[in-house]
Amino acid sequence: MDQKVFISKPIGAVENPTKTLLDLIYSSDLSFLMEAHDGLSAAIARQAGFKGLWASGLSISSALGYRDANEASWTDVVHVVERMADASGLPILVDGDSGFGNFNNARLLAMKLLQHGAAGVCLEDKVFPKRNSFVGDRHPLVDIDEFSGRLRAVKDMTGNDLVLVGRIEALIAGYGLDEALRRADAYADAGADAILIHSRKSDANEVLGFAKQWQRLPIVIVPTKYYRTPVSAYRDAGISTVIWANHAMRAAVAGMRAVCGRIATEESIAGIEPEVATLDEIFDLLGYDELASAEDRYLPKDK
Ligand code: SPV
Ligand code: MG
Repeated sequence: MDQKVFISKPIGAVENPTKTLLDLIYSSDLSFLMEAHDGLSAAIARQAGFKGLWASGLSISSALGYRDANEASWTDVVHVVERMADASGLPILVDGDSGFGNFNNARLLAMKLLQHGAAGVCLEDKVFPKRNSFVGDRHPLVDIDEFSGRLRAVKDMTGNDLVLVGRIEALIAGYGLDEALRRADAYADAGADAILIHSRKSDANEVLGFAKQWQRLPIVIVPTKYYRTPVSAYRDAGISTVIWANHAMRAAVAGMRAVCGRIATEESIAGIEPEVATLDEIFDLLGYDELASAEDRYLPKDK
């Protein structure tokens, strides 16, 4: 493992994030990507042992105070992903929404993500601006051929340097399995490395049904709504990768809300002190020890 020195922390970065992500997605066992939405959450996910990250559009938008409706710009996303890559050293699959426009915007996004440390991009077949898949029932899909062109443009621009995941929103939009399968074939033909099939049902039947009928490429799933299904069901179905898509952000909301509420009520920070991370934990997580040793090396001794 390459010992890369980052500005924020000297951490063992994976040598080839794109290959590492592709290996995770293509490995014979089930893989997991953990959501992160900034440098801190990315570092925490690494500390927890995750081998790859999901740069969630929902979580990044939320952390920025935007709605998950393409209110955050593509440059906002690129900047966040860069911090995540530097702070974690992990391969990152970036939620590229529907590509922020047509094929041209999509390939520009992909190239910029690659230049700023992403390992892969996931594009969904919705019109721009998209809206989070769990909000309302209006989820217009983009035409199959047009979206296939978007995927081809990204592949032509980034080749094997960036993993490309084609995300099917047909089930979210209320179409059936046949439409999802048709789209999966088209996106595989267009050069996707994997397919993400999304569902908003509270059980996994839709995605398991899809996996039973379609095996051309590795399948990625996001069990946010069907969270009760044990991962053994995904292993049995030959699914490649599970994304835990928003739980660091939601944990942060719950934690911050509880602490802010108590400080406001108690007019004191004494009560919550044992319940929040210590400052030393933060210093350790983000590599302050390296800063001290670098100062010894680079600052004049008598200053
Ligand atoms: C995200 O994490 O932003 C996703 C997954 O795209 S979902 O919120 O389920 O649409
Ligand atoms: Mg998203």
